[in-house]
Amino acid sequence: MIGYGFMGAAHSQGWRVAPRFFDLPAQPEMAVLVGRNAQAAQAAADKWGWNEAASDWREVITRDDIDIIDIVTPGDSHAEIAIAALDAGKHVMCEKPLANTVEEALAMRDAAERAAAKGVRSMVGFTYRRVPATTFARQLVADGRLGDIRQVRAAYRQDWLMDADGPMTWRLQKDRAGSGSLGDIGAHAVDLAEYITGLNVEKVSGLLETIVTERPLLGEGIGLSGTASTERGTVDVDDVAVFSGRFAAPEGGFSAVGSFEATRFATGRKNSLTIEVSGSLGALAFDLERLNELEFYDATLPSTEQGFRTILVTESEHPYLAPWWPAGHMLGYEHGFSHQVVDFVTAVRDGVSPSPSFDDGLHVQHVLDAVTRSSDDSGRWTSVG
Ligand code: SOE
Repeated sequence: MIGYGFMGAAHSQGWRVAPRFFDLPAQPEMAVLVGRNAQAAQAAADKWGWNEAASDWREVITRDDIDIIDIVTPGDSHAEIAIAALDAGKHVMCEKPLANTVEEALAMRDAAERAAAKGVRSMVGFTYRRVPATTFARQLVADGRLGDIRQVRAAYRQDWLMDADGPMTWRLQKDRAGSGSLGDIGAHAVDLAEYITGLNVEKVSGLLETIVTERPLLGEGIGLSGTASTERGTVDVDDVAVFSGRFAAPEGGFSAVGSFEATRFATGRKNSLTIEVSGSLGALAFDLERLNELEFYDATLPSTEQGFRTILVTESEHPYLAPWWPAGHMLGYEHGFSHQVVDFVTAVRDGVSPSPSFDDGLHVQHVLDAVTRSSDDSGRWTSVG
């Protein structure tokens, strides 16, 4: 694994726990944790249970005893590491968003296709696809329980930037993160909306705004828990992204209307990823802050019996649930990372391409790029790709 911030902890938990609950076709060994700061990497390796730490990823990806590279670094290094690892014949899991630009994402997709021809697999980490309630939501849509999808609302809202004196972590720097809320959390909203509905966004009209334009630079620490220094810098990414979208029908033409929101200024919303999908026969609604639940509205019932009802998605028949706990014993944020490991290792062993692929990651990158271009052009409707 390359990187050791917040996502490093989440992925380590996934690698550690998945084989203890699921019968995997191969046993992952947590071999090496790589980080530029050797001391910090060693401390993280010790804490999360990696066999060793290293500071040079180029050396690690050539090692014969390494089969998989898991990339949890900021977006500015995804392309370089992923392409080198795939070319070296290693299977690659890469955090979202796939890259910082469409150009990088294209090069990564091409490297993934070259590698796939040799049986080398790759996957992008849109982990919220692997929350049992969202996987189940997709099944309900695929089974036709919602009929024709007509409208989608997707909003990922956090509030961790509310404090105007909060320090400028890498997530607030365009050269490191590519964009702000748009790429960090808007990418999840787009991917999840498309995953659940099976439809792709084809056109957008967007608005990006930076609310706090100058912040203290980062002093000590990394990421979300870093401290502020006395120097200040300019924020060059969006704090809030709002956009409308049109979904294309699989056979071409228009199918549904979408509205999207990604913000780190939604006072009181800590990690709220909400999706509501409305169809001709029913509707569903999901909120990550209540991730064991799915709201379902069945419009085929007599009108006197209709109304959203809450399905507790903790039955062993629900996706991913059987190996965990008895019904009603709920799961949390971290379980999606275990499910991601299960699906990745299984696909690698079965010799099939895992999903979401780098091509799916490239598509999301095209959506983000279209939103940015639209916002730069006063919200003009802009085609994706
Ligand atoms: C920070 O906004 C963040 O950690 C995202 O980067 C993750 O993708 C999301 O899962 C939680 O919030």
